[in-house]
Amino acid sequence: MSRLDQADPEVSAMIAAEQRRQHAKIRLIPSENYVTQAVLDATGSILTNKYSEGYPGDRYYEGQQQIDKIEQLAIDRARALFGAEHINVQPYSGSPANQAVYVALAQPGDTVMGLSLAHGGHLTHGAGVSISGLHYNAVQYGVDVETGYLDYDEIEKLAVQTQPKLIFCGTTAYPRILDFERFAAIGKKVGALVVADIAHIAGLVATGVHPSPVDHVDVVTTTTHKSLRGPRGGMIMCRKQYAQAIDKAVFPGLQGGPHNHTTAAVAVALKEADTDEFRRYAQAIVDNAQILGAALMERGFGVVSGGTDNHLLLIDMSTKSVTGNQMSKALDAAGIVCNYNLVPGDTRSARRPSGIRIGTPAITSRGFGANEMLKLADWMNEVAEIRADASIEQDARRQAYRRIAEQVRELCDQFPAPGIDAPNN
Ligand code: DSN
Repeated sequence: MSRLDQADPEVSAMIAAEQRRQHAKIRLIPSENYVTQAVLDATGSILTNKYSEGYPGDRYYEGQQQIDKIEQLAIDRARALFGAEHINVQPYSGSPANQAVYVALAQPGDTVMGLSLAHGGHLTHGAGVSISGLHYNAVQYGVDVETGYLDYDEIEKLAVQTQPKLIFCGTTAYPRILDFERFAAIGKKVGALVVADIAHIAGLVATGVHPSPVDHVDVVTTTTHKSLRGPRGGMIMCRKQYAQAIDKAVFPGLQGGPHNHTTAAVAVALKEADTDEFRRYAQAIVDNAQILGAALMERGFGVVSGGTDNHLLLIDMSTKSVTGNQMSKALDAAGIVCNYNLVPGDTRSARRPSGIRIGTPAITSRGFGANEMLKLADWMNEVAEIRADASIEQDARRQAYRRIAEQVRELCDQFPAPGIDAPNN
């Protein structure tokens, strides 16, 4: 019996159940992953006990002998991997990292530009419901709804018209390569600073599988827990000239003491990411996504933009006569977990959109390859057909999903996930 079991059986049981879920299901949410046991160990360490407001060598509290070394190590490893001039590893996650950029480099009311949420951006890139849209004059660009690709000429036109102070480039549901050089040129033309939010693709950027924005743009933000496969955290990388403003915005502007257990786990993840094994992993993420995308298209799924260059696929379910919600819920019952999502030009609402979003970072971490992608495409097709067939009774439908979930479980048993002991039951 573990110490947690003894101290709090209720929480312990919930964690154990979540562990079984993560083992037994095919997890396709593109922002999720499985961290290694080493990352889990650092995250769950006694470093959580320490406060350390300030930065290495310049803290407000004593007792930083180890914390300073740990934070500096994380910074040095991030620099080795991404090559940025200045790095701040303290943001609690991606949203605070982006918020710190606004605090450092813009004033409330300034015009800022970002990709709209409905077209694959992020809340913090100027969405009306977020501080970024409420406190700033947010101008939103979109993708070409016919092709699903960003239209850089349109983005440039909008930038010239609106003269933003900041331009965010970065996505949560865009399957194509981002042209950071072009964004940088647009920023230069209109006198805007360009911020690349690489949260989704950080693992691909770190390994050269996606071009890096670091040499082109002014600031790069990221989370550390998606394709980079670290703990839940955030980082900001920037040119030296913005270092002071960024550091001041993170602390004391927005945050108090950094989460040192997270910083240590980020350092561990960055070490793991700087290996040939991780470079092979990053390439396999993209290979798997491309194989899955092609297999789904062959089976009649509406893959937005006709495929992917990265870790994710956006799928318009209307070709299968089901909504995104219907599909995501049916898939969950069948042991396959994704999220419903708007597709470009969607005529449905964000809560009941037409699409689903799927990604391969987590399943690639557990070793899935081409054969498993084909099986997955078959299961997804079966689920879509069952869900769309109005003649199937509710009970029969549930049973059919359960049967697929059992097959999914059998496959998952053959591919233990990092950091998760395969359960005995
Ligand atoms: N929640 C993340 C995602 O799923 O893309 C973005 O922060």
